[in-house]
Amino acid sequence: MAKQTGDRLRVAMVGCGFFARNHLLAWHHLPDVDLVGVCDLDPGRAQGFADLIAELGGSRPAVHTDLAAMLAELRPDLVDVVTTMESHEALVGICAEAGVATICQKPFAPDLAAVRRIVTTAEAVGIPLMIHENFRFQGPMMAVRRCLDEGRIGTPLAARLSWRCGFDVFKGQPYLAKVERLVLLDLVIHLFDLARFLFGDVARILARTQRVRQGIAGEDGAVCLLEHENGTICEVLGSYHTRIDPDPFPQTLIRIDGTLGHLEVGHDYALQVRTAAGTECSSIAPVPPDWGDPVWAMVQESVLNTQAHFVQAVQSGQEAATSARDNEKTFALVEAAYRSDASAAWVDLATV
Ligand code: NAD
Ligand code: 89V
Repeated sequence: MAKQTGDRLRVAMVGCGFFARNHLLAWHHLPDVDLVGVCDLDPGRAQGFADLIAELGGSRPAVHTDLAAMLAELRPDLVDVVTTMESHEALVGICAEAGVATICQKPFAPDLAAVRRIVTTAEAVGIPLMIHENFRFQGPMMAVRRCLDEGRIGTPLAARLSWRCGFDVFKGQPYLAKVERLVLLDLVIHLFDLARFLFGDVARILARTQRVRQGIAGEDGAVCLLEHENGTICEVLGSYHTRIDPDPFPQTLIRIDGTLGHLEVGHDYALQVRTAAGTECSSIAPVPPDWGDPVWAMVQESVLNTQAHFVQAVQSGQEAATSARDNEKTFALVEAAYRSDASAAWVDLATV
């Protein structure tokens, strides 16, 4: 039976690395949530997370190094998988066997075949499974979606979503230097999901990638063209090698042309909407959580919003916006983009 609003949810986390600290703090700050356990193969990491919660005045979560043992002992209502993609199939499988609602970080898995196996496993036992795809939960992106829903620029015709900066992603996530599928799978996947969030599903894609930085295994730049089922054409640009001043990290810069006008999201979250009635300028800056770091404020706010969304989905029994089934479509875009890059041709999503 679905948990009701107001019921407290017992949450356990697996993976206590670089990005998981944001999850930890968001769970700690969410109402209706008790963080009961933290698990990592490295006991020191899990211990450090438990210590932090105790320092913040929360009840100290139990420390584990084995997910199955943690689930057997704690029987949580919800598990948060914050490990890298290679471990997701095994860990979500353990959650499915325990019948527990699960939220799992992006990328869902290393390839589409694995994604489909995990979706089948989760659906067979009927657990709610959401992918932690946080870009569409960024406050500024939710504001752009509201603008479209209100019809302020009419029907979107053409758009550009750009996340090109010089952010040193390898500093916090050194494992990415060895990943052969890099920018499309790690970063552009967020922009593909954003494109689906703003303009709906995609009919076909054309993608080209670039390799600029020396000493890494994967591509670090990509330019893609998405033709949506509703006819909108969206250009998606992502790179970890762009020299740009001011550097927009962590913002996605946006331009959308519609039948009645256009909108732009520029540096510092400046939104401009231009129509025949004139130009309206406003700030759509995120509201950072009070534990937020100024540079990462928008990212941390989106983590909080993403986790709050899953809590609400579990409590209401409704499917999450970025459910496993939904995220399979975002992942299919990544797979199609790699095929397009390899063949230098458009790829129909129906063939993926
Ligand atoms: P990380 O390597 O720093 O941390 C992963 C942790 O998981 C490690 O401490 C590791 O010991 C632990 N782990 C691995 N397998 C385990 C297992 N079987 N049982 C228990 N613990 C296990 O990785 P990270 O940089 O924190 O990234 C985690 C995920 O978050 C990645 O998929 C990454 O793409 C994603 N990420 C998302 C965003 C975002 O904005 N959505 C940002 C950064 C990273
Ligand atoms: O979401 C992520 O995985 C981050 C970033 C957006 C910087 O690529 O690593």
